[in-house]
Amino acid sequence: MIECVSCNAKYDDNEVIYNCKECGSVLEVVVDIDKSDVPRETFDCRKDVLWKYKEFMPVDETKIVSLDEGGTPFCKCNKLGEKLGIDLYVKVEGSNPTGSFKDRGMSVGMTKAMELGVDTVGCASTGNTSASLAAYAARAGLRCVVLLPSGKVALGKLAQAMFHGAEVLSVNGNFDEALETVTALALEKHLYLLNSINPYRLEGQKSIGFEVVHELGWKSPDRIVLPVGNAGNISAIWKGITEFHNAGYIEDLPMMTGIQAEGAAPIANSFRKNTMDMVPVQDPETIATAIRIGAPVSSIKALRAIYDSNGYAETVNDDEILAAQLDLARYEGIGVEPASAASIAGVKKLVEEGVVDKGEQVVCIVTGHLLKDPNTAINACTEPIEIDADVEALKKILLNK
Ligand code: AN7
Repeated sequence: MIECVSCNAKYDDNEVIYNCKECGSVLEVVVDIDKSDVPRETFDCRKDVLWKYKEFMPVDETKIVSLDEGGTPFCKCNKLGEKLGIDLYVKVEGSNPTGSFKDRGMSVGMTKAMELGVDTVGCASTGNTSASLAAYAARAGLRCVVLLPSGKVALGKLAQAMFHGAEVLSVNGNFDEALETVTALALEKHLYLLNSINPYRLEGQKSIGFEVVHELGWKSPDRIVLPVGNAGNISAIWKGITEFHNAGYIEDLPMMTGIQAEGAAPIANSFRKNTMDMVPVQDPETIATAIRIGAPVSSIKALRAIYDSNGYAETVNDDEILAAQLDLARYEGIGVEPASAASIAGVKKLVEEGVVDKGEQVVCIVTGHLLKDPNTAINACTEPIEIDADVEALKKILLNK
């Protein structure tokens, strides 16, 4: 069953619907499972991928479209953790098949598309959604149309969308405008929309929450911190953790903490005013192009997650993002794209502000791989030194250091 998160209107699972017909709000798929029906040991000896939690995925198991997404690395980061005075873990979502967390949502969303029997799928994207959709559409054998904000998509993501055979349209406008356009097209039934306004996308992404508490030995961390753009992921992770809590698998809940770029921070602005109202940012701007989003469609779900979990929202500037990206790469060997590093930058700021307590167990979700945005990575480094293939020349340089 699909339910409106605002007025609780109910819709059939097989209705193609993105917003509530009664009130216009966002929808979610209702999943209600108890440990007496599915004991948590069920998941222990299955292959470590998203579908090991298949009981919680409300789609037709015989139609699964998968690239073995999920089961991503969960790395304890002692060096950065000690610097910050916290117990820090990083969930490395860049290790998914196309290099971002979107693959989780796309696997379940594409499975739903197969169930519905659609022939064309589409999305607007700051990059990663389009890369993922293109790959999963190829695997499913469906036509794929993606709308990208012109000139604002990192190179790796653009390469993926094109190479997997999506019809790539470069929109003169930002992500929010592209999403509005493609949503209108979807409402006229020209394509099945696989942005996170589609509640089945979030069903896949909630598995990040499942994996985190499972890996901690059926315990919730004190806090989960992640970058927020269109606000689907924070909503999804909270939904997943709440489902595991309701099932009786875990006793505690984490403080959901969303980090936005200073130039694209409508959710953090709402949090500062302690309101559920979200005022869109008209011209969002940040070097973290993945989260260059001014009007997040899941703002209601995200703000509820933050308030209900006693969580927090904060902003970081581009310099803080780039510094955190470098820290993670140099201290821990984990390469992430700028948007992902917002989580680390955010934790640092929240420790300094006294919001995050010393010794807290914090899990940062780093959402996309370093190679997604090679230009930003290269620009952060000095160029390699050119030498002849000559031992003496090489020694001169190395022994000089
Ligand atoms: C690396 O690809 O919106 O708050 O169109 O690529 O769930 O939107 C990407 C978002 C964080 C924000 N980190 O997640 C898209 C798109 C990375 C991302 C986010 C995105 P949401």
